[in-house]
Amino acid sequence: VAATLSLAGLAPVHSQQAPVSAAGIAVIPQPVRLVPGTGRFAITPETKIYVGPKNEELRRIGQSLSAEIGRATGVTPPVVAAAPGKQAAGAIHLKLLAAPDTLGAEGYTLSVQPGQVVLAARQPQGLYLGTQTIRQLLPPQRTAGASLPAVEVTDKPRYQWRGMHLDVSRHFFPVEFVKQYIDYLALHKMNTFHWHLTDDQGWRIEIKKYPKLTSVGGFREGTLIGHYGAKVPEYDHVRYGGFYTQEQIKEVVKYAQDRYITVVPEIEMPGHALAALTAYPELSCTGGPFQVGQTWGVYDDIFCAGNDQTFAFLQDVLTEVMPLFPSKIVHIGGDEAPKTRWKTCPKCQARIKAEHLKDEHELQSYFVQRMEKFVNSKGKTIMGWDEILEGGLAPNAAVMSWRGMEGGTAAARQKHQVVMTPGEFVYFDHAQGDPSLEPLSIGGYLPLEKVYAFEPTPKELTAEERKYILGAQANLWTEYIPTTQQAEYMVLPRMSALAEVLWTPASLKNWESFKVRMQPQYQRFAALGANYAKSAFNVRQ
Ligand code: TNX
Repeated sequence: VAATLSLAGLAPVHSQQAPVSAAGIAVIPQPVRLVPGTGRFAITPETKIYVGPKNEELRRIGQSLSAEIGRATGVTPPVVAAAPGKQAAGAIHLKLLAAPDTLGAEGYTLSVQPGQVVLAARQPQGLYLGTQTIRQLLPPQRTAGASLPAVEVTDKPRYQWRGMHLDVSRHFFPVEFVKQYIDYLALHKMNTFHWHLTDDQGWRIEIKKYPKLTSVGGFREGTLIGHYGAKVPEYDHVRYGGFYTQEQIKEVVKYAQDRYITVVPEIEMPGHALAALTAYPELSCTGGPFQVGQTWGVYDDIFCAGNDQTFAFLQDVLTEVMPLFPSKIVHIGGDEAPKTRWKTCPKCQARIKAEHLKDEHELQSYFVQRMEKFVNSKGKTIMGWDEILEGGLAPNAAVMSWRGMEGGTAAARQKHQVVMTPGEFVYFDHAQGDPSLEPLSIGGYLPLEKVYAFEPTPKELTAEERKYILGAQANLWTEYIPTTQQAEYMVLPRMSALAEVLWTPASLKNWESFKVRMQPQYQRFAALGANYAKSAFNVRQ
C-alpha cells in the first residue's frame, strides 16, 4: 500500500493539479494528496462492506456508503462486522486507526486497489468524510457494472469551520428541504449549518413559553411586497409563513448529526426582531402595535434595551433553544440594529446613565454582554455579526465578519474566534451570471470563479492571529428566494467552489482543474434532481 498514513511533513502533491486522471478521478474538494493507481475495484453482488464489530456508528456510516454505492451501481453491498485483524479480499473495509497521527478528527486515508478498498480514519467523522470521496469515485449517474478507479488518498481539511447558512425567515423552507440542503453540505464535506431562524419577516422556531412567537410572528400577509412585482402574484395578499416545531428541530439536528454537521442556531437580537415584537409588543420601546415585516430591509423597531422584560424573555427563549442544539456556539445576531428608538426611549437613556455608558453603541454592547453572561453560564459561547465589535466586544464572543474581512481581522487581533463571510465573496443571494440573464435577485455579481478565488485568512495577520480564523461560510439570505428550486439554484454550484476554498490547501487550488472536475459534479447534481445554475460557466444543458 503506497498510501502514507501520516500527513506529517507531507508536501501537497502538485501533480494532482492535473484536472482529471486517465481513470476519470475528479474529487471536489481536491484532496491533499491523491495518487491514481492501476486497475479498478469492481462492485459486484459479492462486494461487502466490513466494519469493526459492535460499532453501531461505523455500521451506520457503512450503511450510508452502501446506499450511495447502490444509487450509483444498482448493487447495495451488505454491511458486516469484521473480526478484528481479519481483512477479507474483494471487500470495502472501514477502519478506525488506533495510532496517533496527524490526520486529526476529520482526516482519512483511502486506498482503492483492484483487490480491496481500505478507508481508515482516527474518528468516525473522518470515515464519513472519506465515504464522500468514494461517492465521487463512483459514476455520477446510475451505471450497471460500475467500478472504482484505483487510487491512494491522504486527506484532511484546511479549516475547521466549513459552513453554509440558510435564512428561513424571509421565506420559509420545509423540513424536507432543510434536510436536502444538509445533504448538499455533506456531499461537499461541509461541517456547519447556520440556521437563521428569526428575523423581521418571520419567527420560525416554536418556543413553548411564548406561543405567539410562531402563531403570530410566524405568518405575514403576502410574501415580501415589492420583490416580485407581478412575477409571482399568487404570493401576494395571502397568509404566508410557517415554523418548525421543537420536534422537527430535533429531527433536523439529528439528521445533520448523522452526517457530522453541526447545526448552529441563530436567534436575532437586538435588531431584526419585528416578528417577535408583533407577537409581544411590550418588548419594544414604543409598545407597538406592529406588523410582521412585509418588505425587506432594516426596521427601526428593535428589542428595548431599557426594559428588563426583554432580557428575561430572551433568556427564556434561549433556555428552550440551547438544549435543542448540541452546538457549543449560539448565534445571537447583533447586525443592523438601528439606534433610532433607543435614542428617544426614556428607559434606554436611563440605562445608559445607570451603567455609565457613552452612547447607544455601548448600550448594544451592554445588551450583548448581558446575554453572553447568560449563555456562558449554560456552558455555551455566543457568536455575533461583526457589529458586535462596536461599543466593545463581549469577552468570549466569536465574530462572524460579513461587512468585508475588517471586522474579522480586528476580532482575531483581539484574540476572538472568527468566521469569515464577506459579502463580496460568499453572499450566495447575489447574482452569479450576467444579471440580464439571471433570475431576479437582490443584486450584486458573484460568479463561480470569484467564490473560488476567496481567501479566508487575511494576509496581514500574524501566524498567531491566524489561528483565530476558524474558517468561513456562505450565506443564503432569502428575500428574493421564494422557492426551494430557487434556493438550490443560488447555492449550486457555488457551494462546490466554497468547499474547495475551505478544504483544499491553498497551494493546490487551481481554477482550470476545478472547472474540469466540475463536469461530473454537474451530472451528480442532475442525478440528485438539483436545480443547479447552469449559467456559472458553459455547461451543456
Ligand atoms: C444584510 S448580512 C443582512 C441580512 C440581509 C442581507 C441581504 C447580515 C448580517 N444582515 O439581513 O438579508 O444583508 O444580502
